[in-house]
Amino acid sequence: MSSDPHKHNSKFLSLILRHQPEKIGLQLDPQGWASITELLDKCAAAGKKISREELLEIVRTNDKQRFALNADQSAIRASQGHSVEVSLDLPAVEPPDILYHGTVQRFMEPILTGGLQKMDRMHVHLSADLHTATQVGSRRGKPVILLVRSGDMHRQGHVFHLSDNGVWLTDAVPPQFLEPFNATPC
Ligand code: HQG
Repeated sequence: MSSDPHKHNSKFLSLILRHQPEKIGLQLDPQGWASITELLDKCAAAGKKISREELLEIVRTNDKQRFALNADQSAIRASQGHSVEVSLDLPAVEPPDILYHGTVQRFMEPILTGGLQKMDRMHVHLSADLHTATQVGSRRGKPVILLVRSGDMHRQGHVFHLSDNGVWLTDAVPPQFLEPFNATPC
């Protein structure tokens, strides 16, 4: 099994850039960007020393490409997954006909009744492929997969965005667009 030497710092950066910038006294701009210099200074002041080189290495090698840099590499943001309010300013795009959502059995009944809700995040997160959906569900236990009729949703006016790292985002998926997907997860 390969281990990521940057995993610890990468998780810390996810925490700061998605959920708790205030933990190190940082403020994200409305689109979720942070100045790299300020971020690293504030990380160091909070006892978490990360060099600019390591930060760039984390951005480059992160397994899900969770972070994006601006054009002149002076700022960084998480590409998706925020719980703090940010406006990612992604264009609305037409989704594929079908998307998938990986979850666990204990959430199936509330989801099939009340639809997929964004819960603590800014969006509902959907995957274009079964493999990714299976991995997302596996974070919480034995994965179960929902099929999302995203093409129908789009035709009925629901708005979709595609994050820089390939995650499909929408506000909510009403139950009529959902069905359990019973093929063996891959
Ligand atoms: C569930 C990771 C009850 C939903 C992943 C999920 C993803 C409901 C949980 C990204 C519900 C929310 C997001 C309802 C939804 N009733 N439960 N009505 N609606 N749920 O973590 O999609 O590795 O906020 O099924 O790869 O699991 O962090 O969402 O189980 O892309 O980059 O409520 O996070 O990316 O959990 O994961 P989450 P998610 P990272």
